[in-house]
Amino acid sequence: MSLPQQQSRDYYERAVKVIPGGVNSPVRAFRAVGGDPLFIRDAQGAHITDADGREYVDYVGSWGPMILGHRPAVVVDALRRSLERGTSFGAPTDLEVEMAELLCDLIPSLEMVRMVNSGTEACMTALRLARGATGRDVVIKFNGCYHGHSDSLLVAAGSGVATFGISGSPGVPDDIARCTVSIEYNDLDILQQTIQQIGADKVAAVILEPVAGNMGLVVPQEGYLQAVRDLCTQHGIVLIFDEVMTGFRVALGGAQERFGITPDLSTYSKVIGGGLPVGAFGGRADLMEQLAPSGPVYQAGTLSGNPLAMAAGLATIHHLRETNPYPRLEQLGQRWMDGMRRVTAEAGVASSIDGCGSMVGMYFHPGPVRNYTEVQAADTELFQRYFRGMLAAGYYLAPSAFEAGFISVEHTDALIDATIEAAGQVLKEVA
Ligand code: HOZ
Repeated sequence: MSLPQQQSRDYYERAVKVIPGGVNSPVRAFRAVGGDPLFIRDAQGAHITDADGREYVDYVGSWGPMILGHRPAVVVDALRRSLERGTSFGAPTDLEVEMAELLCDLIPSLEMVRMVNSGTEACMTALRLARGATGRDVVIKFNGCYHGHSDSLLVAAGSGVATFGISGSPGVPDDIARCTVSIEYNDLDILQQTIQQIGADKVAAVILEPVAGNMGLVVPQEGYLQAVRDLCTQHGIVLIFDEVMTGFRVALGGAQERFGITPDLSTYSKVIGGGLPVGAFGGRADLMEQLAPSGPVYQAGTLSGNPLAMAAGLATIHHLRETNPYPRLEQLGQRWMDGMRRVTAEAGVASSIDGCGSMVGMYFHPGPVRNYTEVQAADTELFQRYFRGMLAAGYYLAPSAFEAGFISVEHTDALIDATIEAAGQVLKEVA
């Protein structure tokens, strides 16, 4: 199958000489699906256009931020206005206060927040804060959950670590990795036993994705999140919800609103930056007050609370609050799932399809898929062929079997239906 990707190939040839692997983040490489990455020229609404001028329906959405689609007018206008004031001051601005007030207003568990520049920073600092506040060292995470690339959190991680089968990263000292214990998701018994084995008085935090979106899409089992909450409360362990993907995505108040759970700390990125580089973490005031300069736990950032990022994020969140697209996004996600179930069955392909609002996922696996062990049993070779067929048909999916898909308010019923029909055709050819 030959694709008209000459321009992308030319850029890639130049890129590999000066950028490791030719990409600035491993998940962008097409190594798990074959071929070279597309270089993107521009995007609008639900579509992106590559450097050769070919248009695709986009289900990556910049890995989650673009819930309003690409280049939404409210965000572009807010950025234009903000540009007139300057791009960075390294000093507080009104926009940061407005953002903090808005986040605390919309998410009841947030009594205070601090802005950073990425989800990695948010999760890394939430851990430091939990450790600093409890005086304990051990952190429990879950296999296949990804919380950015800080040393403590790369153990048994999802996303690129799962995609490329990296078992642990050279450069992370054993002494640091030893303080992270990673266990199976969606299994309360294992969590209970692990806390007992380690000793509850040594566990600073439990961190999880309330809907796991970095090993494909794995939803929490009924009652699981509440049981994790109760266990953490019982043992004085700080419960951290990584809402980098789910925040303002699966509901305005994120997964904690959707499932009715109150974590101690939460981390954010993606949607709250409206497409600009942003992260945030927040939660109980007694914990947050431990941060410098109020307290001794240190965290800092030259560009933290950057005015352009705040402007884009505020415009996005205000728009989400005013227009409430969540019921509509829910319908679109359901339409995608129903259709995909139908066409995979028609093509005779074993599949496990799930979703949470506008986050969706499909494994070539008979299901159920509840944890990373089951995720790893999915047919990745079929995924490769499916991915390449969909790309050729004009659909841009994450180039990995272990990533969630994202639907935006710009995806219409007609686009979803066309995607389903294309998927059915492709599966009939490649399965
Ligand atoms: N959470 C994103 C993918 N699962 C991060 C994107 C990246 O690593 O580039």
